[in-house]
Amino acid sequence: MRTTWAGCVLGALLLAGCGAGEDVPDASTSSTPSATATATASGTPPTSATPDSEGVTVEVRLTADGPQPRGKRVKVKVGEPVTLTVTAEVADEVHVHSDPEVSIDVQPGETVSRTFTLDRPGQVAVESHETHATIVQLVVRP
Ligand SMILES: [Cu+2]
Repeated sequence: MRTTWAGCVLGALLLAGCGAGEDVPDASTSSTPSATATATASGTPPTSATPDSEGVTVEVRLTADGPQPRGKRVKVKVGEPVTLTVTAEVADEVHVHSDPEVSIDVQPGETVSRTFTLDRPGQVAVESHETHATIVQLVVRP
C-alpha cells in the first residue's frame, strides 16, 4: 500500500507534486467553500475546535470515475485550519503534499475528516494515489 511513498515524496520535492502533468484549471472555478454544516461528524469529534475559526473545508468525493473535485484551487492562509472531508466510494489514499505530509486512507463507504494547518506559503497538492490525480491545489498565502 505504501510502496509509492518514497518516490512520491521525492517527486513532490523536486517537481512540486507527484501527479505532475495534471492540468490545473486556472481560476475558472470560483472557490467559494460554502459553509456547509459539518455537524454530523462520525468518528472522531474535533477535540480542540477553535471557536470562531475561519477554517477552510474541502469536500472530496472519490468515485470509480476518479476524484472530485479535480485540480481545484483553494486559497488558504498560513496557519488556517484546513479540513478535508473525504467520502470514498472506492479505496484510495489521499495524500497532502505538505510538510509534514498528511495521508488519509479510506475504504469504500467511509467518510473521513482530517484537519491540518499549513505553516509555509506556497502550493500544496492534494492527490489521489490510486488515480494519481490532483484533487485540490492548496494555495497557501502568508
Ligand atoms: Cu502524493
